[in-house]
Amino acid sequence: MAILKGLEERYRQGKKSIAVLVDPDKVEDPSQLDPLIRLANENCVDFFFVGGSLVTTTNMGDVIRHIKENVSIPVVIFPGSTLQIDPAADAILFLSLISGRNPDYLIGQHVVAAPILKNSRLEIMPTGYALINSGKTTSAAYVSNTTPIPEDKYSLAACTALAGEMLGLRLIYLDAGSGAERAISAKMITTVRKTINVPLIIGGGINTSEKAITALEAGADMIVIGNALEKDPNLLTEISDKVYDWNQSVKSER
Ligand code: 1GP
Repeated sequence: MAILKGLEERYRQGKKSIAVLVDPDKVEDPSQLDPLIRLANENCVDFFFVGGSLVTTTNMGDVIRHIKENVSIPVVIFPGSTLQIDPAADAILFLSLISGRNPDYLIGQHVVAAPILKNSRLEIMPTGYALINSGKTTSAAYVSNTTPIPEDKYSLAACTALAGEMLGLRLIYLDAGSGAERAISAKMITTVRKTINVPLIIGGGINTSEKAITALEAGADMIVIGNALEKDPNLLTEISDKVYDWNQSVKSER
C-alpha cells in the first residue's frame, strides 16, 4: 500500500501531486515517449497514469515497461476495462464508476479483475470515479454507457463523492473526460473537497497552467494531465513549477 499511503500522507500535509496520463493508443513506438519521460523526471512528476476508455492496440505492456526502464516514477494503470491489467505497472486505480448506474462498472468488471489482481504484485487503489459533464459526450461516458453528473449539480457531485468515501473508497477522482473543452469548475472542486476526507484527483481538459492552478487552489490534491502535453510538453514544466511552489509554501507554514 506504499503508493496509496504516500498519497494519503501528502493529502494530510496539504501537498499536491501531478500525474501525467499516457494513452497507449496514441503511442506507436514507446521510444517516442522519451522526451516526455525526461521532462517528467526533471520536473518531479509524481505518477504516470497509463490507460484509456478504449485501448485498441496491444502495446500497453510495452509502454509501461518502457517508462519503468527509464524512470523511477510509479506507473499506475488507469483502466478502461479489465483488458487493461498489466503486471508490469506498480499499481492500479480500482475504479468504481460512481457517477453512473451501470452495474458492470460498479462491480461487474471488478469481480473478473479481482483474482487476476490478487495474483499480481499490483497495488490496489480503490477509487470512486465520477464523470462530470463537460459539454460533449466523452469516450468514457459512451463506452461505460453512463450519464455524467451535470457540471452545475455541485451537491449531487458532493453526495456522490461522500457516498464513495462511505463505501470505503480511498480516493475520489472527478473527470471531465480526456480533452474536455471545459475543465471541472473551481466551485465543483471546492464543494466536493469540503465534503470528503480523502484525496481528490481532478482531470480532464487541464490544458493551461492557469487551469491547473485553479484546480489546485480549489482543492484538488492531484491533477491529471494528458492531452495538453501531447501538444505542448513544456506545459509540464510550467505546471510543476507551480506545484513545487505550492508544496514549498506548505512546508514553510509548518
Ligand atoms: C482523462 O483526466 C484525464 O481521463 C486527463 O484528461 O487528457 O484532457 O488531460 P486530459
